[in-house]
Amino acid sequence: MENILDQIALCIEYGKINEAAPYPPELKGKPGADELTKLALQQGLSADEILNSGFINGMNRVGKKFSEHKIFVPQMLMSAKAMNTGMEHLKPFFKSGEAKRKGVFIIGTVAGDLHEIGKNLAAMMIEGEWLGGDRPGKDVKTEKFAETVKYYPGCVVGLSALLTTTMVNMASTVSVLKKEFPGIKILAGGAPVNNDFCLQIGVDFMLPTRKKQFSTLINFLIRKRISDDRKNKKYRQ
Ligand code: B12
Repeated sequence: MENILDQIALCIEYGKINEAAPYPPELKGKPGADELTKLALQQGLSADEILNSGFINGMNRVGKKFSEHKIFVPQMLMSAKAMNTGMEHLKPFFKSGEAKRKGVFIIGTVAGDLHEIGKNLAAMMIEGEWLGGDRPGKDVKTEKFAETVKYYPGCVVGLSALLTTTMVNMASTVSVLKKEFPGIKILAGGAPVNNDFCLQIGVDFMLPTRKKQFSTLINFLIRKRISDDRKNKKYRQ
């Protein structure tokens, strides 16, 4: 009998959403990501374990199969749906941090890019831990980011890109936002985004490794807030 995290990874890999879902036929009548995630939490597994060893493990297999042409977009969509369904049960755990809003973090996937799971996850962590979030969504054009920043002066912006082809749009969004809003802090994330690229396009912060990423990110945001408060003379110099 496989352990429950393997079973969850399998549901993500094959896009098995819940017990009632007829797809995939070989898992018909079996529990899906929905039931198994609930069960794993009841068994005392942490949201982090479920996310990393269940969801992300499954998604990595999906990515590998897709790049080897063993599956296609419809299968990836089913996997995304299964992961989103399971994620609903983890949300309260990621959001259980300090509730007070200390600033606004806005996050979106750049123009042309429809991947939203990673940025939703980042938004959830950040909203729970430190800042209030506002999400312009996916496939967000530069003008939409600029409009949102105008609405929330002093906000921190997070940009996500999952495709090497949309990374260029990240570069143009950063360039416009930096010009229109001097001093704005921009974070970037997404599998193909690396440190060299961030330095090259003028991003202020990127996440080094998956493991420590969110605590590092939150420290960055806290430092930014303290420096803003200093500027506003809330601290003695
Ligand atoms: C699910 C998926 C899809 C789904 C997305 C559904 C959705 N609602 O999001 C669908 C089916 C729509 C899709 C479509 C496509 N996809 Co796709 N997709 C994936 C897949 C399997 C998983 C992505 C994912 O959600 N991962 C899980 C999350 C949690 O991880 P993550 O996104 O990396 O996020 C983490 C960090 O990066 C970080 N993070 C992310 N963003 C940000 C932002 C900030 C500010 C911060 C701080 C952190 C942060 O936080 C997260 C937590 O760890 C990947 C393969 C893979 N394993 O990554 C391919 C993959 C990304 N897709 C790929 C491709 C090619 C496509 C298509 C072009 C396919 C096609 N021919 O149509 C289209 C493009 C559509 C478009 N215009 O965007 C390629 C990209 C190759 C490349 N390097 O360019 C991949 C790598 C698959 C592959 N191996 O070839 N895809």
